[in-house]
Amino acid sequence: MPFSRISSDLIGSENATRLAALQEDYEFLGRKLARRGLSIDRIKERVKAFTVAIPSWGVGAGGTRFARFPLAGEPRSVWEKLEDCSVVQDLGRNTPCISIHFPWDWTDDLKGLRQAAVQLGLHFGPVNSNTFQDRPGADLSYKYGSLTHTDRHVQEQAIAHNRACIEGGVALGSKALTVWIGDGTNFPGQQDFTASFDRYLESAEKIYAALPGDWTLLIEHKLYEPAFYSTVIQDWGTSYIAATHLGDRAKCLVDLGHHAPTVNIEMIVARLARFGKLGGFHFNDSKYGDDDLDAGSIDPFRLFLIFNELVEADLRGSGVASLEHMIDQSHNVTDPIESLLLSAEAIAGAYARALIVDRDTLHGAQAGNDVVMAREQLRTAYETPMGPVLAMARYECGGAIDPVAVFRASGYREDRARDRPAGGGATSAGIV
Ligand code: AFD
Ligand code: MN
Ligand code: MN
Repeated sequence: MPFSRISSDLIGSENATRLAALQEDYEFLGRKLARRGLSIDRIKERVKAFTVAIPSWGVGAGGTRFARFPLAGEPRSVWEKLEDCSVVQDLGRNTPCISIHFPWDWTDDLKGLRQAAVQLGLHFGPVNSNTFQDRPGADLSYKYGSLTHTDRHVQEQAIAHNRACIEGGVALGSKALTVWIGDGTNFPGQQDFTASFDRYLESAEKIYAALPGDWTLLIEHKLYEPAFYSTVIQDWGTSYIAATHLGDRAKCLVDLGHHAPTVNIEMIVARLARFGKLGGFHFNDSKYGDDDLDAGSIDPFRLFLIFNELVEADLRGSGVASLEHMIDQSHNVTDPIESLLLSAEAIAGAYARALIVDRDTLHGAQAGNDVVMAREQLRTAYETPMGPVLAMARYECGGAIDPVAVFRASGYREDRARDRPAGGGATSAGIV
């Protein structure tokens, strides 16, 4: 059976069985919020306006350093990735944007790809470059680094790839380039910390110079891995230095998994937002390292605290409304479409909870050092079940009240398992 979108009839009939209960829950929650002086409808409208991009690699099966287990029916090309992304969007209605990855998603027909996306109600967000792997047949290797390589020719090859990503992104209608490099060292003494960062700045300047005027360069930091002793862009401080060095259109991207386990990420968010250098997120969750688990699955409170800082920053006029919100996950043991649906819901839910924090009481308590009252404001908002707001927003936008249930009822994965025979594999390395 060739690809066809989840039928609106199926969504409609599945919704019909759940609508009465949703209306009841929504009204109940509405009364509860009204007692706190909040309009549930206004919160719902803000939730409707919130979107998060799907990484093209997220619809394929991921992997670990040890193995990659293929998924029946996984997409074999960027065209099939678009199909899966459209399923997520049709059911969840808050993921109309795809963050693409070159060279994994390269096609000579970018114009056609853009048209195909438009037909599916999708568009392209930030483009991700990849200089952490060698391309088959490439002249030079990134084994010892890319943008920071000691050999100028390797550096130039990596810069040229980023320029090609910008060109490809222009053809797709993207407005940002996300650069994450794996450059670093495994042993003390292997490289000169200062010289390698200087080489990074030199390379990044050339990439920045190639950016169209309305584009943003997003610099993604990561503590370690694949380099295990030192990483060139290892933390938000280094990312901030680089972004500041480059100019106004260079910003920092915070991938939640790219920090040591106890790092206070919400505070990093506050700092970057305050100085106009927060550019966006890669949402995921983790317990130990860059686990790339589903957003909100391990530490949903942290996700809420991050959105709490974003709402605070918005009130200060930091312009965080224009942030690039993206998911960056590796789905090894779940159906990627189900994980993405639930992750997008968890992210929007964290935002919805942050919106209902009683800011006046919180700020008053902070000013008066009323510690208990201050933390109670956050706890009260966090413990308010916002599911009915999210479901009603989805329903009113034409999506599914229960997206995972409709996805399972549609038989989409079984159909794809038939028409996308195993063995083709995903176009990514799998280990993302
Ligand atoms: C790797 C990195 C990083 C990046 C992604 C896509 O850890 O998260 O965003 O590849 O390039 O997972
Ligand atoms: Mn990332
Ligand atoms: Mn990562």
